[in-house]
This record gives sequence, structure tokens and C-alpha cells, in this order.
Amino acid sequence: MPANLTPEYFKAEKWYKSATTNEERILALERMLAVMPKHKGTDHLKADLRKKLSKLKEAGTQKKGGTHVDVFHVPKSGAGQIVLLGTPNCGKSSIVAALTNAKANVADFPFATNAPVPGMVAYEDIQIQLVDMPPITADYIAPGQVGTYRNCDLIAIVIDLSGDVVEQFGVCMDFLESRNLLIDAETPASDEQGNARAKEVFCICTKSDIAKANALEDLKQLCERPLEFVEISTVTGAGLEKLTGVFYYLLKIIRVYAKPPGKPPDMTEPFTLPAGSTVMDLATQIHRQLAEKLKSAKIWGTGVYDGQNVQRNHILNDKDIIELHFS
Ligand SMILES: Nc1nc2c(ncn2[C@@H]2O[C@H](COP(=O)(O)OP(=O)(O)OP(=O)(O)O)[C@@H](O)[C@H]2O)c(=O)[nH]1
Ligand SMILES: [Mg+2]
Repeated sequence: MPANLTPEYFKAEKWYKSATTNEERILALERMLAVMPKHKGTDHLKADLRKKLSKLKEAGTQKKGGTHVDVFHVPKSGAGQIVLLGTPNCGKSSIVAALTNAKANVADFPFATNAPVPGMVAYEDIQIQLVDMPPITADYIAPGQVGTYRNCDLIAIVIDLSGDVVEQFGVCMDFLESRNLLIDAETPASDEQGNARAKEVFCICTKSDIAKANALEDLKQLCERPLEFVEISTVTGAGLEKLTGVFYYLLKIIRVYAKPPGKPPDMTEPFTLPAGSTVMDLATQIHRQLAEKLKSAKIWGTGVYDGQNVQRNHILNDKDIIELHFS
């Protein structure tokens, strides 16, 4: 009986063949199994893939042998890591050059960027990491590139409003969907072992100074999921301030300021935590072992009176000031 494999299956198979880590191979095999038509004709193939999958899982995700340097591994820094995704020449490096001190390579020819370039964006009193990336096309994605997206906190799709928005958006969404990088009902942000999986995404629409008529409206119409769109121009500077605010808002983080007992709070270097974090989460971030000795906490900020005593499970708000007492 013929297997009648679908285009989704062949995309996942392509991902499997181009994967550079066991972790990605496992994800690709799981995807192949999930999208494979379920009938007698695929029984053998299914068994074969399951065997490969269990072998890979047994082998673990550790690479054996020499010291291999993965250029696509970008160590996280600051309050969150946002990675740019886009087709050649859409303006990714220009965004990093405009917002950070990093030496992003801006050029009027495609494929000017060939490795990730991280830079730090200042937003009020925190720093957010923004990572320039090589472009992707329908036919080419650098081996290992998916790893950068898998491990970041937020993906920014960059669309050039002076170009073909339908094509660019299609290439980016195809990449994200075929690699299971989009958060949805079946794809959570992390698996049961806590490994990073899918991401929230949003859209930076560049070159608003030379945009084609109705480009942004056309783009919004293409989009099936609710997505944030920010229109910018790195030439005029339009939208750049709003963009850094959107970075902060979409990272879903809060800032809290620590106050040593009997002293004024340190308002220069906030701790950043995921929204919804508790007093105990803050104590753990400050010092894992010390956190167990947390006796009490006082808080100044939202929804409390000044200096109110709060429990370990009290949920913190942005800009709260906290005084922790340890036994
Ligand atoms: N008019 C205008 N031109 C822009 C803008 N942003 C980028 N450009 C131009 O677009 C070209 C490509 O910009 P890059 O930032 O190098 O594009 P990229 O996406 O990094 O390109 P690759 O590294 O090849 O993927 C350059 O000539 C930029 O000067 C913008 O907002 N307005
Ligand atoms: Mg570039």
C-alpha cells in the first residue's frame, strides 16, 4: 500500500536531514510521526522512525568527542533575548545597528550577515539582548540556525514593507511552523523536562519610509494568529522608541528593586523576573541556598501599603521594592 506522504511530512524530513544536534533530530522525528498519515501503508515507516527516535533518546542529547564550537549558540545576557528572523536584505542588521552598539553588518546586498551578532538595547533601567541573524530563504537555512531560535525568549519576524510582504511572511511562517517553533495548543514553551520548545513571535515591519502602498494592511490580512506589528524605519528613526517598549512588554518580565534592611533601595540595578513571579522566586534568583532561609519580606509598591509584610508566595509587580529578611 502506498504511504501517500504529505508535504508536511517531507518538510519535517528535510528538517531531520539538516539537523545538526540530536535534540533537533528528536524534534524532527516527532514531527514526522505526528504529521504522518495514519494507515497500513505507513506502518513500516512508522516503526522505523520510532526505532530511530528511541535510539536517539537513549543516546541522550550530549554530543560526544572534541570541543565543537557552535556559532549559533548565543549565551543569554540581560533581561531577555530577542532573535531576528527574516529573508535577505529585509533590514535585520539595520535594526541591531540602530538600537545597540554591536557591529552589525549593514549592506545593500543579500546574505551580508553570516553568523549571529548580539547587541544590548537599553529600555529604561534594563538591558535587553537583540540578536542579528543570517537570513533564511525558502531553500536555504544555515545548519544549526534553528538552535538560536529554539533557545531564545522571543522571535521577531522582520518584514521589509518595500518588498514582497506575502512572500517574506510565507517563508518565515513556513520555517517556524515546520520546526514547531510556534506556541499553540499542542506546542508549549517547554516540554516536561523543561527543555525549550516553542516561542512567542511578533512582527517588525521595516522601511516604512519607502513602504509600498497598503503593504502593512496586506500583511495583517495574511496573518491567521493574533500578532503584534510594529512599523519602523531605521532611516528616519520612526517607531524605534515604540519598538523597545514592545520588546519589554512582549518579554513579559517585571523589574524589582532590592532594599537591604535599614538602608535605601538600590534603584540602579533591578532584578528582572518573569511576570507572575513571587517573593520566593526573587529570593531564589538572589541566592538559591539563602532562599531556604527566607524568614520574612517587606514590600513597597503596587496593591500594598508601604512596608507591608508579605508571604513567600506573594506575587510581585513591576517596580516593587522588596526588603528580604533571612534567618
Ligand atoms: N530606506 C530604508 N532602507 C533601509 C531601512 N532599513 C534597512 N535599509 C537598507 O536595506 C538594505 C539591507 O539592510 P540590512 O540591515 O543589511 O539587511 P539584512 O536583513 O541584515 O540583510 P542580510 O544580512 O543579507 O540578511 C541596506 O541597504 C539598508 O541601508 C529602512 O528603514 N529604510
Ligand atoms: Mg544582515
